[in-house]
Amino acid sequence: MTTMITGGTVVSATGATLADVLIEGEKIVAVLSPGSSIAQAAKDSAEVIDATGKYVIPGGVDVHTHMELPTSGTQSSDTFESGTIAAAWGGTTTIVDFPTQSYGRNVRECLDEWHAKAEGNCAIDYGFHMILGDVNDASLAEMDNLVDEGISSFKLFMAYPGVLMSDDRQILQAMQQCAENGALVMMHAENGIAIDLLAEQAVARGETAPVNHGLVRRHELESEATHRAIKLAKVGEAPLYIVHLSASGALEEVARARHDGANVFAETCPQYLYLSLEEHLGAEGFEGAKYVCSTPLRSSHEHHHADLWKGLRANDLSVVSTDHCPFCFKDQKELGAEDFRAIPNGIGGVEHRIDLIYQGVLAGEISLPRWVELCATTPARMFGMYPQKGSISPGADADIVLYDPEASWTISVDNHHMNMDYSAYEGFEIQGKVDTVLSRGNVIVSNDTFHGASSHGKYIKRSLSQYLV
Ligand code: DUC
Ligand code: ZN
Ligand code: ZN
Repeated sequence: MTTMITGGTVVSATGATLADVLIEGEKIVAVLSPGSSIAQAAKDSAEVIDATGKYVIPGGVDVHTHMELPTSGTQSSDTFESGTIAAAWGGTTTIVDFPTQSYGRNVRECLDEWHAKAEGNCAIDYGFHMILGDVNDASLAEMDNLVDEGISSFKLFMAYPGVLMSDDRQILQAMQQCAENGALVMMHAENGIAIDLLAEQAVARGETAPVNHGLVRRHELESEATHRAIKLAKVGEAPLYIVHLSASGALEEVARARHDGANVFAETCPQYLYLSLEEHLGAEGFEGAKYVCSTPLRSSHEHHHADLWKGLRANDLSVVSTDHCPFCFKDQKELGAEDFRAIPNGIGGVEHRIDLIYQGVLAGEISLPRWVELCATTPARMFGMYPQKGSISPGADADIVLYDPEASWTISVDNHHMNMDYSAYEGFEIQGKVDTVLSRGNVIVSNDTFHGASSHGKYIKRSLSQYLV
């Protein structure tokens, strides 16, 4: 089938221009000058999607999600099906999720479980990173096989001792392995040993409310771990990607390393740009549990939000992901009613990243092309999916979003599609709206209706990062 998107403003990571996009089957075959004789001829034999007044952008690439993640005696509340449908509604057409090896388990077994959960159940395309919760000789050997299978990045934890944490020896070993096989090390950079001590002491004092989750996970402990990870990566001669960076101090560490020329990168997430320790995590009663995530929300009395936006402009933060890890308030967040340490860690947001970051364009924090670069193009390049994903160019997958800058609406649990009984962004007024979404040439969202199928999404065998120097 031939489809042509006409009359829109095509926005890429480098600029915006009026152009028509010609699609043949699943692929983009041409980006044409509107009114040209070629465009006119193509239009006559194509199904036309009118994008007049809309931005035409590459489908969003969210490289940090946790669907069906078993944790804290429960599991994240979106299945691959519900989570990828919600992503599609929000203009994201690719996710990269995290198969998780927990301590004592075999990497291959855990990966197989994730493939079984995702295969045939995704509305959009998906790839995997692998979480290594037990770095040992067998896991190290398996890493090379995974790279061959398209899992070209590995997440390690400096937090959660006894559960997922790797010590410095294990981190260095995994980094050395990545230096050999070309994979990217992703790091959860928080000093878990110090955090667990502070958490124990807080609970012993009777400080059990959700806000204590943020108070004990001090920003100094994120900077310290970020610094250590950067130095270990230097010694291990491996590239490093810091996940869910939340604080000014950690950003300074990344910026310093980058300015020294290191292959060090970082992502942040909308919750760290818009939500705060006082207003959200510190909300009345047990409400703050809705905002328990790690790294935690930071204080609005400091300058984390402004610094993170600056980091996004300066490219010390290269990607915006969501760390989508949703839980319902009822029966899930409530598991920690007596002790903040038992509250499942995570916020759902896969549906709202494109909209929330677009508000940064309107506020003058980032440019229109930077929005596309942060939400689609760089994540695709960083994780070896470019130009198949993250690009409107001939040969790319026809994953395309028509975004209406004139529409306005309000985020609410009543209109979202994620499997959560609350929204972390309830009441946020949004200017701009996802209008139409194509995944590999198929219109999966239009006219406020989901037309996709949960068997449509395909596993993406990723290459090595295309972002490293
Ligand atoms: N880290 C994540 O990336 N997601 C959920 C919880 C965590 O610690
Ligand atoms: Zn993490
Ligand atoms: Zn995560």
